[in-house]
Amino acid sequence: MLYNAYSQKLSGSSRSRKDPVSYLNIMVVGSTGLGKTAFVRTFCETLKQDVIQGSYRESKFMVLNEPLRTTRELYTVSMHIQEQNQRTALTLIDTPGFTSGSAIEHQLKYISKYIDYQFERTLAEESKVKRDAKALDTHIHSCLFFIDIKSMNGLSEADRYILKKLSSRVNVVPVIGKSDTLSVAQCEQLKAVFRREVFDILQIPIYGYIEVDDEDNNQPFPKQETRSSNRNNILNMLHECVQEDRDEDAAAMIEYLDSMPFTLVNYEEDLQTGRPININLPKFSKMSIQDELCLSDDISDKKNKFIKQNNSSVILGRAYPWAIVECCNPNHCDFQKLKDILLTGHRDMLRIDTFERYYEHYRTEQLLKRKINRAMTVKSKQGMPLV
Ligand SMILES: Nc1nc2c(ncn2[C@@H]2O[C@H](COP(=O)(O)OP(=O)(O)OP(=O)(O)O)[C@@H](O)[C@H]2O)c(=O)[nH]1
Ligand SMILES: [Mg+2]
Repeated sequence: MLYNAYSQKLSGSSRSRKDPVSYLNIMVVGSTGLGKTAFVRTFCETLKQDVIQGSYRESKFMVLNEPLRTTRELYTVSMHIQEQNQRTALTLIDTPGFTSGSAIEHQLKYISKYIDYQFERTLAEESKVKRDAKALDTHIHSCLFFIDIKSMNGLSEADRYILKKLSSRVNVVPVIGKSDTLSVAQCEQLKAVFRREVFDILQIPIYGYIEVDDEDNNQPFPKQETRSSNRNNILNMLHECVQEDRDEDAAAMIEYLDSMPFTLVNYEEDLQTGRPININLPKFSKMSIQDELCLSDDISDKKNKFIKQNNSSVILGRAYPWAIVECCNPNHCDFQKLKDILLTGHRDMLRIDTFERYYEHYRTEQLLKRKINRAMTVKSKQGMPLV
């Protein structure tokens, strides 16, 4: 196993034996206008069938039922969902988009504080003599980072900065929003450029990045051009784990790394209500038959499952004069793959990683800070120099 079996600690004492529920909190961040709010709406819409009755909550009344406009303040939507015999208490956290200049620093601080505050809650709970058996896990387990795709040649200066900062406190999962506006070749190029920049050049520890020793790199001064790709080293290591130990977590990580960053398409909203537009069924059927012909069996199965699950002609997508782009069609974008990864394939790994890596780091830092503060107070009381 790549990850320790930590789930008992993580699964939270609020669950009963009969009805195990795992908390999963997903935050969306990125520059303004990239489709974060539309993603939250699309994600919720695709989950409608799985939401357990009476479990839906939102921090701002009717927030998803109004016309889509720029997000001014952070809000959350929560629900309990049942997927593949797993029950998840899911919370989506939508944040205002980053603008530009000095505002970014301020916005980033706000988001960082929000993430830290969730850790602080756990630390405070842990420090109590009598702990609350029903304490919720409010940690941010995954942060979907919407890459600014203005440049095809690499990350913007702002995105590099934000990615580095966020990766130090949360599992960052990168996504490419509005991928219907990109050609297949452009999507591939963006993915390749992002992977090279983040894994090999900047070495930002986003989710999936692991430090792997490369034998060639053990020389004192490895030449840049002879270094093998970090991402390839990680993939090789994971493939070895799969071959030698049939490690399921490693296999899931390979699947994740193969697609990351995930291309997304959100539903086209009615401008008055913000609800999904009606996608014309005859057009859709025509597209589907054509699509089926070029889909692999596996993809085709998934697609049929999607249609059955939704059990209706309502298709979430965007209509163009030349085609209909479907949010959940794996041939059109990675939305469904990302959804599966978050809710099933990687759900527990994300939770474990958050607890073991990010919470533990926060905890150690805070306890050290408190120790130093206490020592300073004692010294100042005794009239000793503070250095
Ligand atoms: N073509 C296309 N347009 C999209 C997509 N998703 C959202 N949009 C459009 O992009 C615009 C901005 O979408 P939002 O979801 O409000 O973007 P946001 O990232 O939440 O923006 P802020 O709240 O300002 O940070 C809207 O006009 C949406 O209709 C998509 O997948 N494809
Ligand atoms: Mg928004």
